[in-house]
Amino acid sequence: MSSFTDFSHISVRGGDGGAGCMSFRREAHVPKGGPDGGDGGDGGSIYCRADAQLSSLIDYRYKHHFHAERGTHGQGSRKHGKDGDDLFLNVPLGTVIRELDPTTMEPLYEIADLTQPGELACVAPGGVGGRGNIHFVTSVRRAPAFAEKGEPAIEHWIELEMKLMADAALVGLPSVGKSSIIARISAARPKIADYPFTTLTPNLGVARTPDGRSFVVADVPGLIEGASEGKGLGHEFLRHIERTALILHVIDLTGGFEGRDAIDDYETINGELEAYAPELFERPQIVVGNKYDMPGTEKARRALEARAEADGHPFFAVSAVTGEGLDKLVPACAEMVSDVRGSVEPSQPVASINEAWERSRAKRDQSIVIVREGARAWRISGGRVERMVVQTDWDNDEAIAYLQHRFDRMGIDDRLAKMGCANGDEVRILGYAFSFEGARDVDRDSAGGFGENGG
Ligand SMILES: Nc1nc2c(ncn2[C@@H]2O[C@H](COP(=O)(O)OP(=O)(O)OP(=O)(O)O)[C@@H](O)[C@H]2O)c(=O)[nH]1
Ligand SMILES: [Mg+2]
Repeated sequence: MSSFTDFSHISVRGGDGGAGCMSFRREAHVPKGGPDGGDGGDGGSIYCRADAQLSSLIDYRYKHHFHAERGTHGQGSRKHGKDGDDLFLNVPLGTVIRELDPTTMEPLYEIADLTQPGELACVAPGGVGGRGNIHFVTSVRRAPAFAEKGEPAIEHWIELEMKLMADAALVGLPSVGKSSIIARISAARPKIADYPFTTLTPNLGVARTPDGRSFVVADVPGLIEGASEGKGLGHEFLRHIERTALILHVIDLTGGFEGRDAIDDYETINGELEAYAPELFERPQIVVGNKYDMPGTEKARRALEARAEADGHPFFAVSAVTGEGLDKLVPACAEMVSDVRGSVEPSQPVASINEAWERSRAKRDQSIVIVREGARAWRISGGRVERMVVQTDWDNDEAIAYLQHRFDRMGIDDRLAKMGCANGDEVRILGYAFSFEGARDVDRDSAGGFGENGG
């Protein structure tokens, strides 16, 4: 079986949030007015978007790093920063996206499986803008002299896997020449033999027209009467053609060894398609009379052509051996595929469908891990707490006091105390170290609760 998967690993990073502004209103006769620092703009996010026109991940073979735009900083007079633009990475239909473990580069979580044109998945959310000092006014803090820095964006590696989805499927009884046709019109090299069920698993190939249009064609195991009820190998595979735009219905004009009738064969296959799924029977179909190079096939060709026409299906007489007729069949297929695919509204972008991943990511992000790193040293880690630390202006005592207050409210002090953290122990978050000064008996309005030891 030809392996038709294409993989790419890329690093994606949303835009950082802009910093909130610390500012006070200036008025002609007032030395210092109220706070008026605006919020930073949000950073842009990175989305993968399914694009029906793409057929490979080639765009991601040489470029591996993608960044969305950062938000700009807030300003005085309550002026908000500008949000960063989102970045859209177009990927082919049938692309599965996974988050990779940063150390092993093994897949960790599935983010999304994009199957509809225009479908979007957020793969790297941007950082939220920091809040300006107007947000930190309380009854006791009338003039907050600090603002929040922007939230740093998430950066991680993701895997893109393109599972090639066929545009057209070669369908027909065994030995009618389906594999011979795909071998002739694409680079696929399936096994071809004069016994039924030579093909056991689907083969995929890319067919191209001389003017450069292409479509993906699948050659699948032969269908037999009763396939829709599970007979033969066809059932398993009927599932695979449910997504194809076009059915290439292949009929052996010679009637095979049994001297079958072309019209009977045509009706048998269409009957199976209809029994399996009426939509498959309704799907655009091109009728292909194969082995037209053989003598005595003219009568069958005429009958089949008339029948196809009556049913509203284009008809082509071809030979997979000599190549006759295939030069007309391929462009006709390309045309119908693009008509069908084009009529699928690229429309309104489908909302992000990776809610499950977002939930699991948010959960991981919220979790706070505390470990003992030494006799009197502790480490706190977790996406959210680490961002809170990074968003704090460490040159500003008020900002540090505010952070300390939030940590206390989140129960971190209590957890540390319960684990045995004693006054004076060092508590580390990222590259910052604090000295622990007890959970309950701290003067929470001073910056001294967690003394900063260095950043
Ligand atoms: N003369 C002639 N023989 C053909 C033509 N196309 C296919 N054959 C022969 O028909 C036999 C079956 O061809 P395959 O391409 O394996 O048929 P298939 O439909 O893929 O068969 P399964 O995979 O078993 O369903 C082989 O012996 C081919 O050489 C053709 O256009 N002309
Ligand atoms: Mg075959």
